[in-house]
Amino acid sequence: MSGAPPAQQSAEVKRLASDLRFDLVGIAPAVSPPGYGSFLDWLAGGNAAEMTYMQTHAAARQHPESVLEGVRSVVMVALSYNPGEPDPSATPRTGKVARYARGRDYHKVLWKRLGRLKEQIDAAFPQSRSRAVADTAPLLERDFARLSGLGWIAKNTMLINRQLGSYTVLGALLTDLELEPDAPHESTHCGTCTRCLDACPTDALTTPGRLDARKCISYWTIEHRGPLPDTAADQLHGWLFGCDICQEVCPWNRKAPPGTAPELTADPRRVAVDLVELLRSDDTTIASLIQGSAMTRTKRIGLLRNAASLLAARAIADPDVLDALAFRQNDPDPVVREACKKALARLRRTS
Ligand code: B12
Ligand code: SF4
Repeated sequence: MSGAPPAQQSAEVKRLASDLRFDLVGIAPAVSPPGYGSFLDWLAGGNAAEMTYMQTHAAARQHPESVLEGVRSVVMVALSYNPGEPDPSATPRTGKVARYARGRDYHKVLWKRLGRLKEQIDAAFPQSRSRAVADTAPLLERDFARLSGLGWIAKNTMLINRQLGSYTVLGALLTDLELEPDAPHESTHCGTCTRCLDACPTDALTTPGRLDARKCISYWTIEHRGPLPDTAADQLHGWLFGCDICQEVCPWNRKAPPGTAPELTADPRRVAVDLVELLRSDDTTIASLIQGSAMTRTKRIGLLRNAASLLAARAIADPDVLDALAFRQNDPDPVVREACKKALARLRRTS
């Protein structure tokens, strides 16, 4: 296959990717992403909050060459994790987990499939070099997904595909093969709809297509290390890990079919977590809840901190809640201890 015309090589790469059951595959040229300037503005405005890794690797996002030397094409893939059924109603004792984190860790799922794709491309095109990435490399993935025709970047900043909606995760295989690119998705299909902006309870979507992480529940519950400031702790709106509000209200997710990747199917323990039970759980139980899932990102510390904050914000001084918080106030970690002490003080004031 080496030396075949770009169109033929592209068809072969896409066939291999489809055999690996990616839901979407598209090819973009390895260019400087059109959103790079907008990304720099976003950073300059402080919108990355304390995600210093976004700042540190900012320049590397200017061109995929910094991820793979000699790269000519970016093969973008997507997998849907749409559960296809409504969530159970939340109770004052439960904390919600964002849908993308309910199954196996999507990084591992994507890396595994992309790794196989790389092996097959290496075999079909022995002179080529490629590298698989998902989330951890300095690549503006949504920009490349749009460039490869997978969808448009919506007002909630999500990449939306007309058929699959936005409950998708993205990965990329960078290659030095000269592949024929797909047409970029130039149009947007949000129209006059502003449901995501209106529904965001913390006004984190400051303008269409721009998210201020300093206000975003997803940022606070997943990415932020250390104690939560009171303003954030009071505004978690029932989310223990992540936040899906700006996707739940999106009309494009209403008709989207359920995802078919078995690895991303929700583990029932990770849909709505009983916060009192979580606070009372031993380390082994907590580890088994988060192990192998994207929830490992916060570790037990972040999860327990979020749980204590959620219970305090609900202002229900149920004896079970008070007991669980009192038990956890002796946690070896100071962040957890502080969150529990604050929660207890607040609940005792309200009871
Ligand atoms: C940092 C990060 C976050 C941060 C910041 C999110 C953000 N909107 O920037 C936080 C922690 C808040 C976050 C939250 C979530 N994330 Co996140 N995150 C990332 C990460 C690592 C980098 C994103 C980034 O570069 N942000 C900076 C901004 C400026 O870039 P951008 O949003 O991609 O914006 C581009 C375009 O919007 C365009 N643009 C910007 N402004 C404008 C304006 C106009 C008018 C136009 C036309 C274009 C445009 O240019 C930008 C630069 O290319 C990516 C993985 C990756 N390497 O790309 C995952 C990623 C974006 N996250 C993902 C997911 C699943 C989530 C959550 C749904 C998780 C959850 N349920 O809690 C939420 C969604 C929140 C939301 N509405 O975005 C997926 C999104 C998949 C998809 N279908 O879009 C990604 C791609 C990870 C993956 N590999 O699948 N995330
Ligand atoms: S993830 Fe939640 S808090 Fe963040 S922008 Fe969307 S609705 Fe707002």
